Amino acid sequence: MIQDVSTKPFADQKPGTSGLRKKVRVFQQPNYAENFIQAVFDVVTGKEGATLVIGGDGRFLNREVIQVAIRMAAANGFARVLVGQGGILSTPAASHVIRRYGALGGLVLSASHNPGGPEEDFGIKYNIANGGPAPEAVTEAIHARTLSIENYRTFAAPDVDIDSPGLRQVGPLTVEVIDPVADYAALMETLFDFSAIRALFAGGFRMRFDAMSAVTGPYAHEILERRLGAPAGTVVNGTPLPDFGHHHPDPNLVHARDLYDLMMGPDAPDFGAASDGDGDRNLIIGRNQYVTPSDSLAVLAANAHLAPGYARGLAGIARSMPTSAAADRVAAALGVPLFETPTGWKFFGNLLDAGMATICGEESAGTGSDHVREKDGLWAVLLWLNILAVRRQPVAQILAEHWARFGRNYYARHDYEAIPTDRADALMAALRSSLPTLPGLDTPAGPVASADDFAYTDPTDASVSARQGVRIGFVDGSRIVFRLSGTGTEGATLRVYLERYVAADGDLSLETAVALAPLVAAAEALAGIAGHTGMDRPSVIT
Ligand code: G16
Repeated sequence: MIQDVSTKPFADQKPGTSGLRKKVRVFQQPNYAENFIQAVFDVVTGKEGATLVIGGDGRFLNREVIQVAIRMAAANGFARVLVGQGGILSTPAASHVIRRYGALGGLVLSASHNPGGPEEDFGIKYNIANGGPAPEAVTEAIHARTLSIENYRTFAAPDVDIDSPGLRQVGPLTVEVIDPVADYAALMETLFDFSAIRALFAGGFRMRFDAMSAVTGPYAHEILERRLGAPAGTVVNGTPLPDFGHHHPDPNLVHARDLYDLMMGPDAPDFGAASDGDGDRNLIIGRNQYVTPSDSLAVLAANAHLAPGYARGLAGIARSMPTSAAADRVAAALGVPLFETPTGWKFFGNLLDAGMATICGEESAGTGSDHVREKDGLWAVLLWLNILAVRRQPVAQILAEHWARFGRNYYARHDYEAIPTDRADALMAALRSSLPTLPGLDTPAGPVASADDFAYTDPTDASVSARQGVRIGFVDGSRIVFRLSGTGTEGATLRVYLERYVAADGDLSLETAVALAPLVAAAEALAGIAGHTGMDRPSVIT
């Protein structure tokens, strides 16, 4: 029986960089999740008879919200829901399932790399029929709807069994519980040379993949250990846990420290990788060689033709604005366009749909391609493995040869976390108002050449996204970008992105911290970070 339940709007349901992310206890308020889901359903047209995909990264609250969403889908006209067994679907797998089964869209339940558990984070994101995150126009409409909502529709029915595959019925709605791994693994087999990678492992190549007790465990066990023959034990922390084992499932040098230490140690395997809470981010470390996400994008783009799925070449490369310009040089060498978008995977969707870009990447540990409309952690790992299987060189050598050809973009991101929001806003406001006065100013990194606030005009639909980050360029080509994170759930996070380019005939083996020291000093001089935040060093450097 369909029920209309009256409700009141919540003032804080504005989606950020990637959906609505809040503390679990915020989501546990009566009607909180229901309001947001109803706002999504009110904005989305074409629900009658349509298919909806529902899945999440298995974090605390995942199963409860899935049941809520199924009942609401039944009352809002959907004919079919596809849900991953156990409520599990990695974000890239959800994107693929939406596309493969012609779904109208999907609800992806995740707060990505943020921690999980009763005191931690939860999130809901809506993806559209192309498999990608809803574009800004849609998220803005959803937000507007949350502010005026008066009731939500649900179907009075008990919880559905989502733990065994098969078909269930909730009133008029058919619920199909699917294997979360099978379709995704089959897609990977079409893109990469699995027999070459199998031969690599058979020859004694050693790898560690850290699934961080998050969603990629089942995917990595199946693909790396079962299909590619990597020895059992290659995948560690391979069981998804609701609290990620009390860890922060963010594959960076701070939160994947064990992997980093192993890879820098005397018994390092050949290749180390990790993925995040929902499986869309990746960390790549060779023996004694960390690969920054920006460099990883550039190396993958330069070598993608070695994998069967990309042998035809690339139509274009896209990167988010704060990502280093390493990929730009590859695009120039390949003679393909390079697109610079705002932070957020949703901005790549139109370029991928239009066939203008094939590979995309972000400094925030995200790389992906036109095979889905999300970034894809295991995809990046498999492309690296395919390249290693063909080139048969250590990661460090591949990187050294890349820099020797293209030059090196020294790069780091400094994050200042949990700043009181008013202080962070004051810092950005002061910086924005100083922009016209900056060109010509002398700083510890030399004179400022340019200063602006990044605005993006989408080349496919001419939509404009303004105020996407303050960019300061220096006379020697170095760059600092300042922006506030759109994914945090506690106060504000200031991100400071630092980049310095050294040409192929320059010094390519500096310590990153040494190479960037003048830019760190310039960032402080230009933005007064310590004065505004009271923090004399970043919380995290990646
Ligand atoms: C999300 C977005 C990414 C973005 C990242 C960081 O990733 O999908 O496009 O780069 O957040 O965003 P911000 O700098 O605003 O915190 P994820 O992995 O959290 O979904």
